[in-house]
Amino acid sequence: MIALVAIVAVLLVIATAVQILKIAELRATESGKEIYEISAKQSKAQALLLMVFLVAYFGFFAWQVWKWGGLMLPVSASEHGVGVDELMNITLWFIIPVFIITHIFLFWFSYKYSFSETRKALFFSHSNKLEMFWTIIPSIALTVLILVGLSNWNKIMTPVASEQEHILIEVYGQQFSWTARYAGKDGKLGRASVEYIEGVNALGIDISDENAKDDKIVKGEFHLPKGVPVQFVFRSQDVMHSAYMPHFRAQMNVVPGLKTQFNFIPTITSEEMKKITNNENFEYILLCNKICGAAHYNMQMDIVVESKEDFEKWLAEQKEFSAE
Ligand SMILES: [Cu+2]
Repeated sequence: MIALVAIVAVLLVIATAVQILKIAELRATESGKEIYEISAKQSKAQALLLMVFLVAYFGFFAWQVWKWGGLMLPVSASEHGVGVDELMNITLWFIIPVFIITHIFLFWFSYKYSFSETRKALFFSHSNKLEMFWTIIPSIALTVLILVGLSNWNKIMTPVASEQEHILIEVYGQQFSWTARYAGKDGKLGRASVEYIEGVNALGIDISDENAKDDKIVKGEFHLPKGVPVQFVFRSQDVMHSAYMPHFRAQMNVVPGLKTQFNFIPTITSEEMKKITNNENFEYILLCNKICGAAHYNMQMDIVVESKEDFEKWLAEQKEFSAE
């Protein structure tokens, strides 16, 4: 199949080159004239080539979907992610038919209305009907998409209310690693700022702040409890990073000098996801999704989602900041 597509592509390139050469030839012989006429026969040949291209183009599109479709993300592992996927699907249901229909028209019309000696082109300078048609329909489609998107956005971006049970985690980005800091028993993260960065205190935590004493700092991987809202706060030490947790449909810029936030409720444990994806080695990941320097690709951290009990056991084993 790949070979076939490659052959078709090469043939099309050759055919295009031949046509371009012909045009160049015409230019050379007809120099001085303003209009370069091509014969009806040549015009028909080009129109036919456009039709061939249309078929090859859709064939290539279908092949891509078939070949790479399996690389799509598995079901969303967070509550709000279901809404994000829905939005994505609605968008695709809009744009794929439009993509197919408009391209059929584009190439079919080039074929149907290729040069003919017996036909005269119709000229009109303006049509209110047409203007209305291509203004109103896209406006309606975009309004629907934006309204669904906005309602999802508002749900996602509202921070977890402080009185509601939740886990508070700070995700700290630096060139080129992530660090997670849990708020500890008091549910509060200790103050942190660049001016406190010193030696091993890479996160710049204010050691005189009482709230910081029970904070827990973890590297390499961090854990999340299933079914409990997780409030993330993001900070960066140096440049802009982007915390991307694809399986939870979560992404947020991590900006130096500015705290950003995101929250979600994990709904599927790592073990459950291994079964869903039929992949023994499946791991949730946190990635940097902003090219932030030479070792950007190295900025990743595993995420383990487990039951609330297992999570609490794991968290209890992590050292408190004051013990370090
Ligand atoms: Cu980065």
